[in-house]
Parts: sequence; C-alpha cells; structure tokens
Amino acid sequence: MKMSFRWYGKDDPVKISYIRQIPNMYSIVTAIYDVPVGEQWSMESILQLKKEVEDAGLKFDVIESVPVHEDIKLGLPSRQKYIDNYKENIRNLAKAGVKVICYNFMPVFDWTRTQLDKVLEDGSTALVYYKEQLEKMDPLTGELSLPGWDSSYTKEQLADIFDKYAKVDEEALWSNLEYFLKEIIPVAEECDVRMAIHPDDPPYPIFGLPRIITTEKNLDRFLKLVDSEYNGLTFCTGSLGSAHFNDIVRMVDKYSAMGRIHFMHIRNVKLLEDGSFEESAHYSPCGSMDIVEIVKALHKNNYQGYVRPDHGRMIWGETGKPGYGLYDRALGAMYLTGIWETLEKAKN
Ligand SMILES: [Mn+2]
Repeated sequence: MKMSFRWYGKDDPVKISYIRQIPNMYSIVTAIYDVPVGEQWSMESILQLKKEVEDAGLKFDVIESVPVHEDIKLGLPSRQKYIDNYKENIRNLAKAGVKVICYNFMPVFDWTRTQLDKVLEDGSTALVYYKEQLEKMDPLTGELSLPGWDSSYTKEQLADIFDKYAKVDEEALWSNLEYFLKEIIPVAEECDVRMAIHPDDPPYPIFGLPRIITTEKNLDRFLKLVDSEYNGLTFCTGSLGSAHFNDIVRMVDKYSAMGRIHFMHIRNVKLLEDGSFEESAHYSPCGSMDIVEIVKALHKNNYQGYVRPDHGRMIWGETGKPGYGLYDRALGAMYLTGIWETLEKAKN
C-alpha cells in the first residue's frame, strides 16, 4: 500500500510542504487544472507540476483526474478528436513517470452533495447528501446551486446537454464507454500506465441522467469490456458505500484479489435509512464503513497500489476547499497507516 494525498496545485490552501510532514506519505495525487476538458496538457506544464511535487520530496505517480469530454460520453461524432487528445495525455503523462490515471464517466455532474458545511454533533463540518433536498433541485430552471457544481454551463448550454442525453440511456452509455476503452486501453498498455475509473458518486442515476459505475454487477461488466489489468478501478469506499446495496468489504476483497484495483479512495460515510448520507471521520465507529475490514482485505491480497484518505471533515477551525482540508485527511492517513502497520506486524 502506497499512501498518497490529493493536492490541487499552487492554489491549494494546503501546502505541499505540510503534506510531506504526514508520516508515511509517499505520493501526491494531482492534475493540471487550467486546461479545458478534452484538450491536451502541454509537456511543459506536466513537467513543471512534476518538479513541484518532487522538490517537496514526494512522488508524482498518480493523476486525478484526466477528465473525459462530454462528447465522448454522449458518443457524438466529434468524440474522436477528444479521444486522440486523451491518448496523447496518457503518452505524455507516462513520459513524466505517471503510473496511474484516475477518471470517471459520470454524465454532466461529477460528485453530488446537497450541503458542504453541515455542522456535525462535535462541531466539525462535513459534506452531506439529503435525498429530500436533492429532489427539490432542478438543474433546468437555471437556479441550480448544487454544491460542488462548477456552474461552467449557462442555462441554455445545460438545457442543450440534457437534450442530448435524452437519447442516451444506460445501454448507450455502456456502449460509449466501451468504445472509449477500446481506444485508450491499448495506449495505456503500451505506456505502462494503469487506468482507474472512479465510481459514480452517489452510485445511482440523478436528475434523470444515467449512471453505470455503481454496483458489483456493473463493475464486473466494466472489467470485462476490456479484460486487461490496465483497465482497472479507483475503488472509492465512500462513493460505492453511499447506497445500502453495495457490500464494500466483499467488493474490495474480490477486486483486489483480481489485481484490478490500482487506486483506493478510503473514507467513511454514515448511511441514513432513506438512502441519504453524511460524510464522517475515517474511524469506523463514526460511520457505516468497516475501515479495518477494508484495509484487512487489501492486506490479505498483498495490495501494492495507491491509497489516499478521501474527503475529510473541516476540523480545528480550518477553512478551505470542502472535503479537502489538511487536518482530518491527515488523521485519516495516519489511521490507515496504523491499521496497515498492525497487520504487517501480526504477520510475523
Ligand atoms: Mn473518491
């Protein structure tokens, strides 16, 4: 298990020099943020980012994410140029030594929450998703103020894109994903870069848009689309665990035994009865995930891939990017490291 930490580059309020001070920290997880989705990242900007990471004494091994252009998900004729750009990004990142690329295939909306600063009992704040609140939101009224939604679409553009998705049901989305994988996985194999899809968060359709990277059955189907080690998973315990139907420990065990997990996002969520959820501290009793059993499954299967503590709460008065403060994620990293060390010692 290689410990890593997400860092948003120079504009991140969390300094990379602070991340280095977390014991057992190995690699940074980052991306180029100032290039529009679908375009190529220049070699110069990749090498500049690599230098910043390595100057801080950390590895530049994992990219999260290289985003997939909407035309690829929609299967439009214009997708080919974006797929060609994607391949070029894989090649250039490989030249810079990158080992794993995380991406997702969620239509229009990335991760979705209804509030980013819900005050928990202990006074910390966390990201939450309350079904009741979500049901009241309508992206097409133009008044969508979805937390985490970057609102880069105008009302008209959003209506247009929803219109295009009206013709894309789950099966069409599967077929567009398969087309994309059959194009890019051979390049990933050539370059020795492991592709790792991030599951949909939450793992079911929202706003009438299809979502397919959601359940064990669908992950099985995904891995068979291109049956290569290079076609793998970012297993996010919080995303897949935000629904009652996923048995997370069993799935981590199964896919890590198959060698198809290349990147783990480990975080806890407290699932509520109606399917709503609140993000919680990593420590198992704080939420619905059994983090010890998750790490045990990885350890049993001799997991060599990357792990990062995923979203944390805001604690100790910290302000910054919701979910991505330093303190609670650092606590999470140490908790995971402690479990791993205990398991290692118990072997001998
Ligand atoms: Mn995640």
